[in-house]
Amino acid sequence: MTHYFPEVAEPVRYEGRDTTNPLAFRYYNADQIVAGKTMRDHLRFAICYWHTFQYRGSDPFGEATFLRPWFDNTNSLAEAENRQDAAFEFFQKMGVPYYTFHDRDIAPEGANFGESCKNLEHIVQRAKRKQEESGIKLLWGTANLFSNRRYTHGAGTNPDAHVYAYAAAQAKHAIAATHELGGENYVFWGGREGYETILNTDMKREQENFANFLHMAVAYAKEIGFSGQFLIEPKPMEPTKHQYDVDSATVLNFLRAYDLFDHFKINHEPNHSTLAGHATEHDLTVAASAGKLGSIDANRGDPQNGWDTDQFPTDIHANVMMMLVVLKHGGLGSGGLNFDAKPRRSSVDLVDMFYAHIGGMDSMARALLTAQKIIDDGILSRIIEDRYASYSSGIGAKISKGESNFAELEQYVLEHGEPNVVSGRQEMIENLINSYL
Ligand code: XLS
Ligand code: CA
Ligand code: CA
Repeated sequence: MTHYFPEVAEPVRYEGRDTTNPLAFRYYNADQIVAGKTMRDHLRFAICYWHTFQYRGSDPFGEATFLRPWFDNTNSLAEAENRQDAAFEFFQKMGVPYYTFHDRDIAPEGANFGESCKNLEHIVQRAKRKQEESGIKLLWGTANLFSNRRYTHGAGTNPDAHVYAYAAAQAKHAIAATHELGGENYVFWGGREGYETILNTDMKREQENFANFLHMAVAYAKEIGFSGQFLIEPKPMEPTKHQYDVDSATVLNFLRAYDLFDHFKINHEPNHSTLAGHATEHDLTVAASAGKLGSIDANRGDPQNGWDTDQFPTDIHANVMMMLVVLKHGGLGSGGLNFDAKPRRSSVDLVDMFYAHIGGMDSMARALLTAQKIIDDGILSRIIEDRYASYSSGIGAKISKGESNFAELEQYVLEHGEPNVVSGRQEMIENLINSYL
């Protein structure tokens, strides 16, 4: 068997924070117990197929820069098998428990739909064997309903019922493949579920059609006994100018409006919050507060760029803000931290794939440790508790329970006069968080 990564002969190991080995973990110690759980179980890392094994470093101005040995430019099943061998070698060497894919990342489209399904089934059977041999599991699968030109006007929101049917048929097989591989979740990301101009768009009909698409998916999952969690991944734009799944709040409202709320959670991606003009901890908190935090595509965007840069999540402060929300709300459940991230196109070597993932894993592990320490010390929760203390008794408790009314509150003001304005202590709290980094 070919070895695609001879330069990294052994799996990457934890060597502690003082190591000088750039191919070792400084913080990610999979078996270390943090608040009663191993780091492995807290973080549930996954490596994605699309950036890591399909992206070749091209951009709108330049050709491929990554000359990966598993590409032979045939887009054949044989090439897909080589890519799969490389992927599983990499997963094992990185020591991650999970991976993720789109159907078309793992197997090529054929000359017609039937052939595409056969290609997928072939690769899925091979993946099944590889998962068994390696112990690597599938965090989630999804269908690529945006790359092929047939989807230029969308998939589940397409104005043409024929394209809609094609997308449904493709999703059916992607869900079946995910089920076959024991996937713990299945993701819907609507890259082209949106529109370019309202002049040619019936928005209400498109959204209703999309809701029906998701209802059909729920029914199909039930039919085949797929019990993994369905996830929707918000993103406001790119590739489509207006995407329907703008952010967590928009998605939750859509799910409620179309009677889908019980069947879906959110797959959050920090980079997409950046594009939506939100802090990632905002979207995460919106999802988590509704009990809908499903999984995270761990990456970061660039506030200077208006596009999806999918960089590795190496900003420790940002990661701590993220892990504080995750820990506060009881962890990731069946979700995980999936590196939906790619090295820059100038990081041309295979070894750069290792550095990139080591950096992402280490900074998320460090953020986990830091966030847990902040939580254990209890200062932040005491600050929040104190800030809302007036709702624990008296008139505040009545408001909280929904037992007051405008007349009673007016009477309260007449009796108590002007309220004191209390400092929010933002700078002090920010300094406090920094003192943990
Ligand atoms: C693109 C999305 C996509 C989804 C899966 O911006 O992040 O990769 O995660 O379809
Ligand atoms: Ca993503
Ligand atoms: Ca992205």
